[in-house]
Amino acid sequence: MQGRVITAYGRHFTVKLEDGSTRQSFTKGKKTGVCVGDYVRLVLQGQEEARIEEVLPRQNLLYRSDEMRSKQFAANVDLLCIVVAVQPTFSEDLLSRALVGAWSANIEPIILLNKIDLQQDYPHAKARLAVFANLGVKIIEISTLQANDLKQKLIPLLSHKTSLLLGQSAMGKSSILNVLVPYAQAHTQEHSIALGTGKHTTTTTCLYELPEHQLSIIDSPGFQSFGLKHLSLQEVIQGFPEFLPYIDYCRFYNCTHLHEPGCGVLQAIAENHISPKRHEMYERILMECTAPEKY
Ligand SMILES: Nc1nc2c(ncn2[C@@H]2O[C@H](COP(=O)(O)OP(=O)(O)OP(=O)(O)O)[C@@H](O)[C@H]2O)c(=O)[nH]1
Ligand SMILES: [Mg+2]
Ligand SMILES: [Zn+2]
Repeated sequence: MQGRVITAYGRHFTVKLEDGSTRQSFTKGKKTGVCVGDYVRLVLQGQEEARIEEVLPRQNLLYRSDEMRSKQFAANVDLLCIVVAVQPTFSEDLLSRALVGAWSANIEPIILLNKIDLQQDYPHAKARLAVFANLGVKIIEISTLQANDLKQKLIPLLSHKTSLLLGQSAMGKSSILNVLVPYAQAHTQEHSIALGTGKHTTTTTCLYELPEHQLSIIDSPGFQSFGLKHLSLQEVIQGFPEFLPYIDYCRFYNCTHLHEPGCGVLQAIAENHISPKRHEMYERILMECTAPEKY
């Protein structure tokens, strides 16, 4: 029997089977590492439960890691939707990190600029995204208050795919989910204010399906950090696609593009082809990575 993990609470998982029914599932012993989006092989136990025997090979896995711990976001993701909003202000640093995470895991990223109905602050938010637009990242402007327009823009992009909504708290991830998948009825911040449950509204990652468009979409809790300590030098470089055309000009085949003489990337910065801000970000991420003494 096979299925797909749609939620995870510690060692308890909800798995959706091929016939559309769901099972509360668990892993044998202390085995963990199962995450939302995983396809698993399981053995049914009674009418409602199942035991996960094996995680089937993953197409990819998006995760973050820092000194303290690493955390899996989701597996088998075709499209990473990084959600930012006109208000509250989003962090460019976190946005850049999410992009690096996606590119290094071979996941296509797009940016959703939400709450464009907040007209006063809209130009400023748009201007802050220009550097990302210049990288060739698709930016889709939406408002959950304009549901039809949102669906027209997003459904063609999300059909036949598994997409992950990722972003800081209060950017509107669950509100977007609710427009796309009405049965989800995910709690949004308005509910948490009403219930007095605080700032982070969504507390668990959860996958929803819209069968008529063969669309799977994963809502996740707002993130406040996106450590990339697990990446190798090559993977970090993969996260800065605008460096690629210039790397061919580096004098040394193992150039780290930090301080080497004859570095094509540093040359491109000097000639204004690469943003110095992006290079600073590259340097910061590299310094966090495993074995910084190498550089
Ligand atoms: N004006 C406006 N408000 C919006 C829009 N989308 C969402 N909101 C509001 O923004 C607040 C946060 O929305 P949520 O959907 O809960 O945000 P979230 O990203 O899921 O937040 P976490 O679950 O904490 O990560 C809520 O009060 C929403 O009603 C929009 O397009 N325009
Ligand atoms: Mg939410
Ligand atoms: Zn170089």
